[in-house]
Amino acid sequence: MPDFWEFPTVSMGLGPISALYHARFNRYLQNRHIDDTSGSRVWAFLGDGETDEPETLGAISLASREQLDNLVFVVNCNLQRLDGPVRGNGKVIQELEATFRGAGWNVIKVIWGSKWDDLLAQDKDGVLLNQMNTTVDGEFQRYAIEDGGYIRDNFFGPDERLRKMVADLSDDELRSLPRGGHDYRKLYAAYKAATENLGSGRPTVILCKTVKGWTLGPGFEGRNSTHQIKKMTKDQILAMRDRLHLEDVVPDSLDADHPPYIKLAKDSVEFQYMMERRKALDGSIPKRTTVARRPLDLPGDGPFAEMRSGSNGQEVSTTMAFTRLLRGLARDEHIGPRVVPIIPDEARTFGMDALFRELNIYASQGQKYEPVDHDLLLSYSESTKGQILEEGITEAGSMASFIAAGTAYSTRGVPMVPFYTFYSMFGFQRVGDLIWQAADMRTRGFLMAATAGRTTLLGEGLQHQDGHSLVLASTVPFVQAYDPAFAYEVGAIVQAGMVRMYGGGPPEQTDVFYYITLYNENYEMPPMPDTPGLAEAIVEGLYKYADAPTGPTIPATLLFSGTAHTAAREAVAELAEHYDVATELWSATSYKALREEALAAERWNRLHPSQEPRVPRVAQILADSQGPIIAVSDFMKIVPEQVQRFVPDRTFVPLGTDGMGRSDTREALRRHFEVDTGHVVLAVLDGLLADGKVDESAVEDAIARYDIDPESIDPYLA
Ligand SMILES: Cc1ncc(C[n+]2csc(CCOP(=O)(O)OP(=O)(O)O)c2C)c(N)n1
Ligand SMILES: [Mg+2]
Repeated sequence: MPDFWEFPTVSMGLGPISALYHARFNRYLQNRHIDDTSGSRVWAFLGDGETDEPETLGAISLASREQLDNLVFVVNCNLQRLDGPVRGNGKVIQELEATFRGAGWNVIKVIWGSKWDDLLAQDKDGVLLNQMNTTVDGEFQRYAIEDGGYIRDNFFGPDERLRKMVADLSDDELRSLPRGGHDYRKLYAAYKAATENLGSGRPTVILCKTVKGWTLGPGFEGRNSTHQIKKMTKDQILAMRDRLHLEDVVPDSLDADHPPYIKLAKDSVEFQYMMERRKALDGSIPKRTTVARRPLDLPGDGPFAEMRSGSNGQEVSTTMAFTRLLRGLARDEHIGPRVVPIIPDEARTFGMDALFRELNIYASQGQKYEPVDHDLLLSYSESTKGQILEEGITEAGSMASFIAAGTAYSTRGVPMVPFYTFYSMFGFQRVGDLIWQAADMRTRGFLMAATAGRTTLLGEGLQHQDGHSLVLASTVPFVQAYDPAFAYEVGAIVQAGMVRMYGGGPPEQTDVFYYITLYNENYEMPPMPDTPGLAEAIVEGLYKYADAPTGPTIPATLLFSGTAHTAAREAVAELAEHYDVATELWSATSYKALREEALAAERWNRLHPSQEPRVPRVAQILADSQGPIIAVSDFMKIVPEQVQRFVPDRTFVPLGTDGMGRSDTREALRRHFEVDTGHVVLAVLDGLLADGKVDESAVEDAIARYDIDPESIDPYLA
């Protein structure tokens, strides 16, 4: 429902953290003079159980630090979650009050309904207050379902002074002493106070005490099973009707299997009021729009031309190349100000600290100190107009910023272009749920997966070396996942992404975002070959990088991605020299894109049995190649396997980095995972053996030549 859902949040905790960073992003837009957000407020509605999610409370101090008085959290404290009480033996409201107050928030508690006011006024010596404070939530839940007699005996009963206080109240009156969250006047006052908080510099949280299933009647209210009850009997519906004073509009004779919608008379005050409100809100249902109030022009070609020209003999990494691209885009006269670089405390790791001085780090309070490196050219420069969101060590917060920026095209009609660069291991694996939410929210932008690869990031240990984020990326529909080897591939992908997401396509599906691996291995970046259609082929996922060497006679096809191209290129030379094998080289930039196209073709064929079947693009492309297909990357074997069944008539050998790994040098890691030059040669020969083009002796020769130990431990187990 792209015309309806603006902020879909179902996975608990993501709503709160998204709201928080969204409020901050509104200030960023304001401070950078990109859009006037001064009249905008962000409201987040939370469950009390939801506050147990680390995402819910983990970032709240940012809101006070950033003085986000444009942010209101409303926590529905019904004291229950799914299975039972949130804090049966404690008091969730007091706990949350302490947490939020400690974090510098403006806390408004709406605990008791107006009918308690009289009693509290009589409470001169604080016995009632004490009783309220010492009654745990599990007990309060019980009071919500018991009759007045039980409340009189157990809540007011033990203390003579308390018992006297309610002597004049009937059991029924006792039972209906309301919680603050069901007292409309109290609630109104709380919301009003929250909105009047603007200017104080403090975010507000409203903690309201309620009863779960309120007004649904005795079978529902306050039961541990409340959340699970999905169907009401006729008696229960009638009880609810009575509670809501709807006797006039809901007859006794209702059909409980098909309960009617309530129809209010047009001249009733309720109807009049509701229509008035609809009018004030501009319609009866929320509407998501994508009209650009401040449209965005696409960037010029300059920054991309630089990517195409290669590194002229210099050894650089794709990360360094991308940093230049980002710099070029941030300077672009068309989109420059709309570029939002997001980094979680890794700018130096990625060589992006050069951007600190040039683009400045966003700091709502400016820079109140002279940085320790002030005399350096690349000093740590903060400013209210800063462009970089340096988020600190929070991938979740950075993702929330990515979502806020990447949905601004819709939420504000102001397309922004986020480039969130992070350790690839801490993306899909760490904050995959937020990435899924980003897709659900139709976020646009670029996720840049730096220090990618299980063997390229050397020596940092098993929790850093990423060989599977591309597998996880394959699970998210709108993600355009790429594993480029060269700067010109990165440039072509980003340029096409700009056109697709911000220029209205093609393809028509424009609400997508990109996931692009970046490596930290230095090698010479070749200039982009002049082949017609190459940029499109890079985006489609596969192109021929080099013809087979002339001379050798046995054909084979080798696919590489990312840094695996070095082993692949060396293997081609070895195979020609020692084994008479003529290997052609292909760069596989996106197995995900190839697979998705193939699946679409397969589906179309199934649904159109009597028409000329479509041939998946990957099969068409590889029809031009010869011999067995060997695919190598710095990711798990399942990544290239995504296309294997679409080239069914070919021997297909995937090489990859399956296994936890170890902390070691690149060389040792590539040997360990069996993706180094020797192992690539071995795999090609193995493929040729399967095709009957060489015999066992060639494979055995390679095992000996490259000093491969056939009895070494399987890297998957090591
Ligand atoms: C991350 C996540 N885990 C589990 C769930 C399943 N779930 C849906 S509602 C719910 C309980 C919510 O309790 P609370 O936050 O107190 O809200 P209430 O329904 O009581 O207002 C749970 C666990 C979920 N939606 N998201
Ligand atoms: Mg709850």
